[in-house]
Amino acid sequence: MSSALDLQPENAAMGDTSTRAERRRAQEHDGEYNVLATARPRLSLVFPVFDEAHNLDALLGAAQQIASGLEPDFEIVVVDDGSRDGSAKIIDAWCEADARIRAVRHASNTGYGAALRSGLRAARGELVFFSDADLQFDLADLEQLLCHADDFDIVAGYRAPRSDPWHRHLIAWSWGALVRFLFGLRVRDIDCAFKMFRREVIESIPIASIGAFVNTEILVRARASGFRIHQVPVSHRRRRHGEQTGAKPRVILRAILELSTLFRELQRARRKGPGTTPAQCPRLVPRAISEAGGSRCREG
Ligand SMILES: Nc1nc2c(ncn2[C@@H]2O[C@H](COP(=O)(O)OP(=O)(O)O)[C@@H](O)[C@H]2O)c(=O)[nH]1
Ligand SMILES: [Mg+2]
Repeated sequence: MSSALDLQPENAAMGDTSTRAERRRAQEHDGEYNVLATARPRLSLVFPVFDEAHNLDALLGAAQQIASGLEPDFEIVVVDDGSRDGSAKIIDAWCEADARIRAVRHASNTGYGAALRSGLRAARGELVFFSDADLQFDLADLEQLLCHADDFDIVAGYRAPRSDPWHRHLIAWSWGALVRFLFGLRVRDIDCAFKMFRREVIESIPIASIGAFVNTEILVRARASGFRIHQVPVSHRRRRHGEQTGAKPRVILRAILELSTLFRELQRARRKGPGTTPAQCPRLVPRAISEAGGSRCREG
């Protein structure tokens, strides 16, 4: 695996004396910079980031260490969604130090869903995992997702217990009920930012949401496509640095608008004929505990 800069020998041949950082910045286009690499790693870890300067060193250190122990053939994709707090510099430094860490950058803050979509699209792994950058999850739980990777298309965490204020539990419960009612989607913790997908899922599912609805959209569409979903408990802790944004009125309003857009799209598809709606999906396993996951799998 190698970074774009390693794959650009023409720079040296043409007497280019710019630094690695300058050349990487020069690759920025359409608000992103990305590395050009050819090999497909086994595992991608994707982190959407908005103003997480206080958390990034601990996050990327843990990601590097835990991924090395679980699946040495990995890459890390960090999506900086227009942070204003110096996150970009920290991400640059990590990319400089480790070619397995790649960055995607949005010129301005576009939204959690847009950042997640950019990261999932940029990821090259056979398995694509994502989580938040705010250290609320324990990346060591990735082991529990990996041990089900051979048997399911999506392995989704659910926070057990969820360490958030009571009003977040209430919002999550109401949202879950609404999604179950409208889409028939029965998962324990829709918005849990600890999920892993087979590459096929990422490549076949369109993602339109740019806000927090993105998790619901992915799961609804995955279910419609018949992908198998397995759920595992993961640990969760309070955010120690930075601000929680998931329950801001603007975020909730955008999620409701995006929900209604998807609902109307699926209604139109349903009217067009069978086979185009997510009504039935015999492959969904709402609360399965895999028997075939191997000895590393924790019973939950
Ligand atoms: N890309 C992007 N990420 C965001 C945005 N807001 C929050 N995040 C990231 O999304 C993750 C979860 O954010 P957080 O505010 O803790 O959400 P909550 O835990 O649901 O309240 C963190 O990695 C944040 O950096 C945003 O506007 N854009
Ligand atoms: Mg959080």
